[in-house]
Amino acid sequence: MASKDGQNDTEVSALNEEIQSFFKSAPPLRNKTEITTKLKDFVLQRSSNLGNGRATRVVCVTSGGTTVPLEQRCVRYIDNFSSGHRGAASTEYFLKAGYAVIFLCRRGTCQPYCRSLPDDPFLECFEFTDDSQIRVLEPHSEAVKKAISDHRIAVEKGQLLKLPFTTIFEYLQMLLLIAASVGRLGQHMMFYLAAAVSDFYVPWNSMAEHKIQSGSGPLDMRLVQVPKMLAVLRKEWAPLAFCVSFKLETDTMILLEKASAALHKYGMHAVVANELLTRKEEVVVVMSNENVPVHRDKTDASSDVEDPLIKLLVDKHRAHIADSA
Ligand code: PAZ
Repeated sequence: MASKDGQNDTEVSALNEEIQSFFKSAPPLRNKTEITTKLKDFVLQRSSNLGNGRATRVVCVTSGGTTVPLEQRCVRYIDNFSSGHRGAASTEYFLKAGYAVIFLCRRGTCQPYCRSLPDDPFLECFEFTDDSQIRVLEPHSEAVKKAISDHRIAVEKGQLLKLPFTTIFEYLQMLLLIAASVGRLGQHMMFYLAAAVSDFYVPWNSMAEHKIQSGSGPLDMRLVQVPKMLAVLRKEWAPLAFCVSFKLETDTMILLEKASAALHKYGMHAVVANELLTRKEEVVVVMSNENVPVHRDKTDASSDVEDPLIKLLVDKHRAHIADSA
């Protein structure tokens, strides 16, 4: 029998089975209790105003690529391209728009407020003063002061919660924990899924324990498909939330078609379509009733495409909240 989103019952139950088997075989999160407590406190603080119409809107920004380990004691892994710039920049604009942000990011990728810091080797940005204190060299000092102060304000006001992941196993388990923790925020919650998530993985129980030896000829390894969790996130884990996913392609001829297919298949509210080489200049927001191209302001060298993008999505989220009310 076909359901309203086009997936039939057999497909839905096959997907649920794949998801269960993914989570069952995944190595358990080492810091699950700590993450759960942090999320609980964060959401409690944010939801204290629910009901009086002044609830803080919360967004979960995912950022960076997930890795697929090839060995349990991992020496080698497959990685997904993403510098984390999109997620970090977007987080800054969401905070500016008054959102609280759960920043689910790949360890070691670009962090909010660090984009303006100098590219020079880190230690070359400092010097000793006459009394052996350390000072930031003049051309960088304003940028460093601003980054430290903006970051500190966001963290101290409890507006920014950073949760780092590395592997696909950690990422999906953490996304599930987040969705399970934000239920009470209902339509005030947004998921902004900019992370580059692996499509294939080696199941933990069929993975070599030790470093794979190179002496035994070509490597023959079977990767299975990562279950598509977007539809489940949207329909079961967080059915009231506003969901935005991303579609990256290198062939512009298929980009919009693929983004539109994802919009319908996974029931997203919007899919941000971007092409690898131009992703910092322009994106297209694909929605059920319109496609909106969004460009960086080319007259301003310091402008980002994330600035108008987040403004547009904040407006769409506001309309989603009003509609749900
Ligand atoms: O992290 P970054 O700024 O280098 O790149 C951002 C991006 C291209 C990873 C992101 O915009 C995106 O499209 N993420 C989803 C990728 C995908 O289709 O799986």
